[in-house]
Amino acid sequence: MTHSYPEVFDFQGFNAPSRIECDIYDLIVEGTIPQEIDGSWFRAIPDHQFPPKFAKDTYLSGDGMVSLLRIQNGHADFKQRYVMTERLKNDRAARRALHGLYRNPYTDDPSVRGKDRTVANTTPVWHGGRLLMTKEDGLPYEVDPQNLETKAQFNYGGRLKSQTFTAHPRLDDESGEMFFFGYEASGLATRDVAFGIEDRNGDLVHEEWFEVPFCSLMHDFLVTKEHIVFPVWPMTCDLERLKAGGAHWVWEPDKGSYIGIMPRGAGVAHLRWFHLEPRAAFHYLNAHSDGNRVNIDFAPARVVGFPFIQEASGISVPPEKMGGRGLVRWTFDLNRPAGGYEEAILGPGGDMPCVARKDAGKDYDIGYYQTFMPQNGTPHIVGPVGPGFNTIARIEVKTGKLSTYAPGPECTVQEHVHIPSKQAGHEGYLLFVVDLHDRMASELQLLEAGKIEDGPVARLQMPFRLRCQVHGTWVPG
Ligand code: V55
Ligand code: FE
Repeated sequence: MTHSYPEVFDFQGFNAPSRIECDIYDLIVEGTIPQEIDGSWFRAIPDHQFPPKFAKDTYLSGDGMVSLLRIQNGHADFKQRYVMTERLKNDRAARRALHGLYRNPYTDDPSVRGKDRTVANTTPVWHGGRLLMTKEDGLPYEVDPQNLETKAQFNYGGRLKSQTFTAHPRLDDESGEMFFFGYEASGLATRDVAFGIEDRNGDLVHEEWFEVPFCSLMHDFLVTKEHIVFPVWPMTCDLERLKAGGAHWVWEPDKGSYIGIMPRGAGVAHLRWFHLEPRAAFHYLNAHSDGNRVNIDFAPARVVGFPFIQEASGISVPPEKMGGRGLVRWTFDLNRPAGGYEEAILGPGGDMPCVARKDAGKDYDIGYYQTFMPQNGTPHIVGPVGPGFNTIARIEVKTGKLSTYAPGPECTVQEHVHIPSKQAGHEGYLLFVVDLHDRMASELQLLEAGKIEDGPVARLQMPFRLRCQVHGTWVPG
């Protein structure tokens, strides 16, 4: 390597690239991993193989790394590998970054023009007997779930027409279906969105396209037992700006937001759009339908949080001024011709929300997410947004009852995964990486999901600092 990583927060301190591919047999455990836990935890980590072509790059462009924690009989083994994307292969052949700005191929080296440039760095998805490493700007890569070797880019053998595939598909364990979408489905800055369904055998059984009001960063969506919901926030893309070497996303609040809702099984011709004030959100805790009333639970902000998008938009709003009202429930009534929605506040704001898989898309009570509480420690920079979360929260949404766990004043937490229990009446476990900022090190912690305030039942030591992941997934057995 002839040059180093730029002096911006995405690449310095705890965010310094790690680039470690490894196998660690039998992690050292303090406490006890319950015998009933048997499965694999896959995590996706952006980890730039090379210093970026331009200093103003974002964490979100890091080459995808996949890690596997295999837990069985109270023991845990760890493995981590790069996803061997076409982009990483081309960069390695040149021993430097040939690819330019986040999702702007017009800034790439001419030698890679027209070649695939997705980084497969956002979510490992397990369904239909396949492990896919996803990134919303392209097609996923299939990875071997045992040895993490990259197989090939995946599009159902050419049957999927969309050029993109979300990092947030939604699973319905009862029907066995996986619902997904892809935005910019026909190319950069297009308004085409593909909506697809994979059945329980892994076959593509549905693909239908529609147009969104404007091209927007549609990171996640919602599926209830009866409805599909597509939120569209005013983070917009423009082809001329890309051609001029500009940013993929800017914040354009004047456009307002749109929420598209259609009955499950009815087809995209039945999408109804609700137009509302500008808000920004990336993830949703859960949603459920109550007849024609559709409830979505999440923590919207008044402005986009990613510093690289704020900068491209000529604004600079610190996290404490982003002005969300917290974790809320929005209720849309499809019987109400005037549109609009009702809002109820459920709890403090945050992100990285999840529910037990059995509760997905249904009326439910328990959610888990992450938040920052000043009384639990000082802010530490980690990941793509800046200051990381220091607190895990468990909320009972019907009553607002909140429990929290914070690992310590110099700690931040990466996304937890929920592990179901086989015992009747047991809420399962939460497993997550803790960033130890005072030691520039990492450990894993395991909580009982029903008693997070009691602290970890097991802590797994890591012999090196883990770079901040995006999302993870638990695969039983
Ligand atoms: C997000 C993450 C991405 C991305 C766009 O969390 C949005 C939101 C890890 O990559 O490319
Ligand atoms: Fe996400």
